[in-house]
Amino acid sequence: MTETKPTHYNGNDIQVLEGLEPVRKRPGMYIGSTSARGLHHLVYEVVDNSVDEALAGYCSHIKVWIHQDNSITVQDDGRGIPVDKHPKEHIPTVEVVLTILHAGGKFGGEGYKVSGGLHGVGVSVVNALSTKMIVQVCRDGSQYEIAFSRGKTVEKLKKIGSCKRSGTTVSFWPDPEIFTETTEYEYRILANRFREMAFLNKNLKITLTDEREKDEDGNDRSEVFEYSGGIQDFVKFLNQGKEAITRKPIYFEAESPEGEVEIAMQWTESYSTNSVLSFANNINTQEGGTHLEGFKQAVTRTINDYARQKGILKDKEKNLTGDDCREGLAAIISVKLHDPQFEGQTKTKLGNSEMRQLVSGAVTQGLGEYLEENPRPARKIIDKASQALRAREAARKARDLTRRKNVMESFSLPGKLADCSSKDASASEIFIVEGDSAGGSAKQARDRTYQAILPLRGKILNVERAGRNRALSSDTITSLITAIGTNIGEDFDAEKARYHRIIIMTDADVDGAHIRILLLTFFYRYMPELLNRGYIYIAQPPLYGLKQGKKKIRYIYNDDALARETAKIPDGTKYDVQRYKGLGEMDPEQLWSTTMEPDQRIMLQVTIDDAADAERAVSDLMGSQVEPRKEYIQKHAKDARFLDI
Ligand code: 28F
Repeated sequence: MTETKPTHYNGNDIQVLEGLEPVRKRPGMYIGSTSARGLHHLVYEVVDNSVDEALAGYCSHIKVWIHQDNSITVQDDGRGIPVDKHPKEHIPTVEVVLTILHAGGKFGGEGYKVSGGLHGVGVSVVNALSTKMIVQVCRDGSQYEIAFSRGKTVEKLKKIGSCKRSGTTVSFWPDPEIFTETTEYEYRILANRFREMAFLNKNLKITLTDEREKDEDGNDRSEVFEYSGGIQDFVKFLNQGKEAITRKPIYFEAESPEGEVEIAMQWTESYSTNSVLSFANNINTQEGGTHLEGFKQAVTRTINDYARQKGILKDKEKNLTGDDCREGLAAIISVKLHDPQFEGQTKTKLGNSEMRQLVSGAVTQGLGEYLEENPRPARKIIDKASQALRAREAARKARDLTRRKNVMESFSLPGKLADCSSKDASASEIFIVEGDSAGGSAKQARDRTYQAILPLRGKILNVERAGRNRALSSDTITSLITAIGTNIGEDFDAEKARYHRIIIMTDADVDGAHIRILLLTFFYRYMPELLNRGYIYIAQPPLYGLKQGKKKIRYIYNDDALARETAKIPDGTKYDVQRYKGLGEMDPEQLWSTTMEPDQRIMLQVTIDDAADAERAVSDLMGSQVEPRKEYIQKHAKDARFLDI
């Protein structure tokens, strides 16, 4: 991680922009939201400063603690934020960095701020949104401390001792006035992000300790993330439990005046096609962008060129498509650039056009050389891609033979779909309902102007284990694709979605949970963009009806609530509880008012917070290898999320 950086700097390097008042007025502008996601962004902002210090070559170990009271401490062994007087502000530089917006700006043009939560708004934002922040700096043999509250200095910088090593320690208490939804940290979310950061920056060492959780012998739960193999280890992590075609990931890198790219990729015998993750300055570009497009184009071209040159693909045979080439491929594309342009709905699409060329050139060179130098695995890669092509062609012929329209060509919507009358997708929603009886009552219950119903009969195909072609020959899958309207694969277009809310409504029993996970696997594998856009929801029908004497039925949505509600009933009062096993047990009126009416219902929006986590969950749980599934279930069984994924 050594890069030539100016060892001197002075306070002039800081652009002093403005105070912190705007941050508390509109926190969402700076950290995206004040929900759990925003709460976790606070940690990323602080850690990113340590990561920058590490990338500059001055820090080797970052430690993070979650304390009992859900406050956070981050400590690095970098140079320590400077404490000298700022020439213009006449206060210590560390105070400027912590109290002035964007004052943490990094060195001039040479380096690049390669980390960035919401693109590096700076640690002063964390200060503004915390009831308390204590910063300790070790530098030049002395230890200093300064304290803040909601962005204001409450204790001036003072020397509190001496220290041998240099570094910076920041502790902060998120402000419950800002984070009204929750101030509770989720270990898994932080662990996943630190794992990702460590993968993306080889040899970076991050230790996460949770003081809220003691393990069996009373120690705090703790994990160290450090990968000398960097993104090659990331690909191995994604491919755990799958049968690899290349002995180890293919790795290559390139650089240009605008920045640098490194790529690791590995094909396996699995069917998954979207384990290609792309990052720009450590930010997960979930909406893709020029680097990902450059990668896809170059992989497809390089594979086809090689296949033709070696005569594996006959002249008369059509080209392998991108999907054929990427079947079973896991890859990490990580670009670092000085002046990243982020676009898209969630600002996670890279716009820099020069990155397309840089990446496609690197792939053509790197993958091309690999195929030339490793003819046996190369042959297996090509065979797998051409197998996908032939299977697709065969399925198409079979479909044409049975004269059943190919799902992409048939414009007729599936018979079972009770569509809504509105054509405005953003106002429309479709309920995917398990079983005909529930489907029937949902059709009666719905508001047909904007609510569509698609009843599904029985189990749907596990697309994780079946290739694309088997998936396309399943009626259920094809009716889903047609009803949703976006198409799949190369022709997928999220703009064509006929509904902006796709609501999975299944029974609250094990079968319902199984259908739900099969549907989520389908969306994750074939329409991940809809997950990224937050179009996918899970309906929460009530589990119980609580009837007390003549009073109206009260609907209870989970066991805790039932315990709470029944505990409130005075002793001796008669009441009875009905457990709704299936949606079909509710009459249309009940189904409407409890689960479908927009201002009454409770729905879970499904998002892919962490691509690597989701990837592993789906492939471990749904894939054909039994071992990883057993491990995953043992590891996550107690985790309520597991039941709801
Ligand atoms: C736990 C959070 O914030 N670590 C940091 C440094 C080191 C320097 C620095 C930070 C001054 C004008 C840019 C030291 N010596 N951990 C952290 N470590 N900021 S933040 O300087 C800020 C510059 O703006 C540092 C020489 N150069 C830079």
